[in-house]
Amino acid sequence: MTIFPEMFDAFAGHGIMRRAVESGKIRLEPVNIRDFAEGRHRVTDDRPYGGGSGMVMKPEPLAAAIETAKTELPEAPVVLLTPQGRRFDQDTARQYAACKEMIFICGRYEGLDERICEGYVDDEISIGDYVLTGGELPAMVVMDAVIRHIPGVLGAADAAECDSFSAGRLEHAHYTRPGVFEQKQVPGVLLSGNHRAIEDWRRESALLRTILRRPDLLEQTGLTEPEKKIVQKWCRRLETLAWD
Ligand code: 4FV
Repeated sequence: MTIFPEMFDAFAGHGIMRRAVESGKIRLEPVNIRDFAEGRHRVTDDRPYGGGSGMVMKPEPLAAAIETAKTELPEAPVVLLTPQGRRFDQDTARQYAACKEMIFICGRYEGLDERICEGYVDDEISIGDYVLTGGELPAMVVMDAVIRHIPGVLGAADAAECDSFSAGRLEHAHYTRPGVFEQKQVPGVLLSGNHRAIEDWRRESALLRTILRRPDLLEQTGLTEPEKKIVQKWCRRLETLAWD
């Protein structure tokens, strides 16, 4: 639900999203809220009761648009993209991927009349603590993250499962050809063909990046036994450095 449906053309027309649409794995149908607005000017916004700056999205066009969509998609959760929502993350992306159908409401102006949020919205989602000019980009962010968990959308079956955050870890460093770039070598173990050693290196790379950049993620999950060994190794190294 948006007053700018054409914004989704480019989104649905490229890359993995385009392939998912063309393969019929997903169907994306932008609905123009203005098509449900009354009067010659089909207004979808009005001045806020109580005064103040900005405009508010009118309830009637939104209610009509949502009711019409729900007749076609009765099971679809109605999700409003708003800074007042709960923070979007990989877990929510995985949960949404289990839904057969979803309805996203993209706000504009100062937001929606609260009676729509109370009467028609099942879930309020925020993509971050900042204010955008519209909910269209947040809706695309959510859709993009969700479709990656739909079987068959990504090339390799398990690609989404070994994502960042899937195990509550940042992803390990990635390298590709050439082996030497600007005098920087690709780590030798990655050229070794020794899959066990490569897996160990990637686990250490992911863990160290998570410790250094997002230690908060570790509080949520704690360390696995192999990770504890890695941390103990680094503690010994650091102690040696510290006491030498
Ligand atoms: C937003 C966010 C967001 C607020 C007013 C649209 C804008 C305008 N949505 N996460 N951050 N929305 O800033 O989801 O109506």
